[in-house]
Amino acid sequence: MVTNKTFTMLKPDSVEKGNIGGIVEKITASGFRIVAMKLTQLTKADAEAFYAVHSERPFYGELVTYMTRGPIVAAILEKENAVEDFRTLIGATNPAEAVEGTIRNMFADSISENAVHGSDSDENAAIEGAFHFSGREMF
Ligand code: 3AN
Repeated sequence: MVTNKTFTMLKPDSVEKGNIGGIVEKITASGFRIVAMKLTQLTKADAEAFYAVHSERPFYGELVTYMTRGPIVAAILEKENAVEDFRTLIGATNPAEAVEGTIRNMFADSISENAVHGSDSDENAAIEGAFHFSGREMF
């Protein structure tokens, strides 16, 4: 089922560098409507579960430390074809390969600290959004 919704996190590096406003501006200017948004922080257990698919990878420990070291902005976004269009807007996982004008090209420093998360499927968007927001926080 296509929900036209996706889930994003502005990761700790984005918050630390004062890039919340710049990234949110880019997101809304690209036609996404904010359904839900908050500043929050992942626990170690949250991050381990969120990135369980990478648990055998050499960067897993570093990834969990990074994602839990400070607050993030969690948000649900709505737009036609949201998951795919948001992945296009954020750019490649490695910012060195991200197309000019994409969020990772503009705001990310490295593959390990790459500024934003975007859900990779409608199913995961729904799971990730429901993890962070109750029904009354979605508009
Ligand atoms: P994406 O975030 O583009 O969906 P994934 O799901 O492959 O990419 O990776 C999740 C996160 O793991 C990335 N956002 C990045 O922070 C980290 N990561 C992925 N690949 C590497 C790597 N080769 N070295 C270090 N960190 C990585």
